[in-house]
Amino acid sequence: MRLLVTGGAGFIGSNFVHQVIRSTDHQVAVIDKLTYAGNPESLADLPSDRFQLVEGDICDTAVIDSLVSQSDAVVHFAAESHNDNSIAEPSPFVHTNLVGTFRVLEAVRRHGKRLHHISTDEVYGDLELDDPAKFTPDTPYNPSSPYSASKAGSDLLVRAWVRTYGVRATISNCSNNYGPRQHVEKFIPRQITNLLDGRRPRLYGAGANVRDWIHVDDHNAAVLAVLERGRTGETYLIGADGELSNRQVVELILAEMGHPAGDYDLVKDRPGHDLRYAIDAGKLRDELGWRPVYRDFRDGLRATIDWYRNNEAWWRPAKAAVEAKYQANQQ
Ligand code: NAD
Ligand code: TDX
Repeated sequence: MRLLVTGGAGFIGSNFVHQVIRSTDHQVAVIDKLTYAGNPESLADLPSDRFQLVEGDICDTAVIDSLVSQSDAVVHFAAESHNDNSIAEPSPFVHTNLVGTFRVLEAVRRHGKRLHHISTDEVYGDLELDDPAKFTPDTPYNPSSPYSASKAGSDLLVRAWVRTYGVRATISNCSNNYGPRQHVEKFIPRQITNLLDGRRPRLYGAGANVRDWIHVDDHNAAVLAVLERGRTGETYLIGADGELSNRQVVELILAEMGHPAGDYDLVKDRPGHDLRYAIDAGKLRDELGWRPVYRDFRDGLRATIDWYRNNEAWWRPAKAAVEAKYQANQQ
């Protein structure tokens, strides 16, 4: 199969490409705009007879149309992905996440190609901290931030193209990913690289917000399962029962890196900060037989810390600018 992967130079997309090259015999073409979040180094050392990187914008009709026409299926990761950025400047989120997804949909419609659309659990809004409920495919959409609203809109475009035009698409909504090659603006890499730089971790608000962590390789194995065996028009929720408060995560990072438990700062909270996310992945498990490999968050976290220790050349160029931006915002 010839796969077109949008946003393949980003965190999850690049790990997906590595997994596909490792575990299948598919050909892979990546289209990536190489924004601040895209790093071609994440795709270094891939075999040139099976892999190709095209620098381009998914909003560019001619480019996306030509690449889609040459592929059998499209896995659509490309997005503006950081909530804090969306609060500071929502415009690129509306453009890439909504207009970009529209262009991808039109291209797969024109050429009759299979599409898998990557989305987030944030489209469902948030849950109370003491609520035993989890998100299911039937939970109503209720996004909070410009980022999650733009992702919710992109999901609804995909659903409409399935129903109205018969586009062969599936959607997955995953919880918070962690692992190698994640940008240092995101929570876990920010805290690890702060400690490597002799700075203290920063927790928004009281650090009580809960996220449902999944290793990026487990997310991507589920994406492959949906791509290969998922039913057209269906939505699959991806999660690995990894609920932890942000404070718990920071305490685990501190312990793994040999620092005292209270060695962090509480900083200004994110406006509209979602309290808790939690995924019920029953449909994915029951229908497709998917199971996470990383069952112990501590093991995955340790491997992730090692990756940042051993790959400073990858993250160093982005670190100072990210911290300057956070500092200007008292975060
Ligand atoms: P990321 O920011 O690390 O990567 C996004 C990639 O898309 C970058 O390489 C960037 O250059 C590229 N891109 C941005 N705009 C583009 C455009 N107009 N044209 C082409 N390429 C463009 O993001 P990520 O964390 O890897 O997330 C990937 C996808 O997974 C997103 O759709 C996101 O909503 C979704 N998701 C992320 C998480 C998470 O925890 N990170 C969880 C669930 C879902
Ligand atoms: O320095 C920080 N301190 C802090 O307490 C940062 C950067 C974040 N946080 C908090 C905010 C969140 O409660 O940590 C939690 C995780 O923050 P992010 O890494 O920004 O992730 P989140 O906002 O939860 O969104 C992520 O998961 C869903 C991804 O960035 C999205 O792309 C995905 O859709």
